[in-house]
Amino acid sequence: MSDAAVHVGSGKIRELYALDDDRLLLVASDRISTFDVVLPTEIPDKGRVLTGLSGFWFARTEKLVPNHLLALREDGRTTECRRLEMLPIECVVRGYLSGSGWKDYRSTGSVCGHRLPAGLLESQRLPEPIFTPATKATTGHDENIDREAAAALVGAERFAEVEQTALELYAFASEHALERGIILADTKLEFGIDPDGALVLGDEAFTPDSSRFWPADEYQAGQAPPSYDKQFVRDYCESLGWDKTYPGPELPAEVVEGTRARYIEAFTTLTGIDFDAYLDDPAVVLG
Ligand code: PZK
Repeated sequence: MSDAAVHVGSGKIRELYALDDDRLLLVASDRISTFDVVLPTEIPDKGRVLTGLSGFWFARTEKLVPNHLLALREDGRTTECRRLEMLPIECVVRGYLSGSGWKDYRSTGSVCGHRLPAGLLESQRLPEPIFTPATKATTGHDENIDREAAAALVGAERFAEVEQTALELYAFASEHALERGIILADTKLEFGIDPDGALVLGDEAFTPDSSRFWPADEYQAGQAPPSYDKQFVRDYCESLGWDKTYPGPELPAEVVEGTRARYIEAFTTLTGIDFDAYLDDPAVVLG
């Protein structure tokens, strides 16, 4: 990293640095969270897998919408990106009923103002994907909001544009993933506005940290599917009887290795690219 980069933000898993007025560095660590707690043990190469996957999706969706990616650095975990004015909403698309979508449906029959058919089961595929925006919580959980509330935050015209764009991106990525045996149950996208006023896709895209990945061959409506990437971690944590509050447990070597293998498998399955080729030259995912 350039010595001039100034730290401007921290997420649970990633760090953000300013290179200059127009450019940022997004650095993905190997940290992992489960049940909303970051664990003390890292998963080697997890940050590289997620950075490479995002780069892959950015390159393949740029005809749908421009994105913030400028370059992937040689370390494989750093994305140079355009600095945008980020929209104050999380742009969630759901193709399946899970997480807060399932909770909201169970209590109200609707998700973010989308009235859904009666009798849907947990994890069931929706008749069609829905755009379910949320506020960006600075602490705690994002809050689902309806289209009127989201339009009030970004403007009606911009709302229509992000909804349409997010649905198109989800359709593209979920079809690509399903052809390779991975269900992309839902995803969280973040958009910004460039100096010309154009909508630009930012953040990370269609990674296991921003989306629910489920193995298609184990999918069954009516039960919570195993997580493609984190199931070993969850099973181990459940076996300890940990109360899911900070601090989380250290992970044993076999859980680390199994989880690392799942991340790399997701990378290879989705990109068709050998992970060692990515480590040699991260730009391979941009081809
Ligand atoms: C931006 N975040 C989230 C917080 C992280 C990431 N292209 C951009 N331009 C301006 N701002 C952002 C982006 C992007 N992406 C992203 N906050 C601001 C975030 C903390 C750590 F790694």
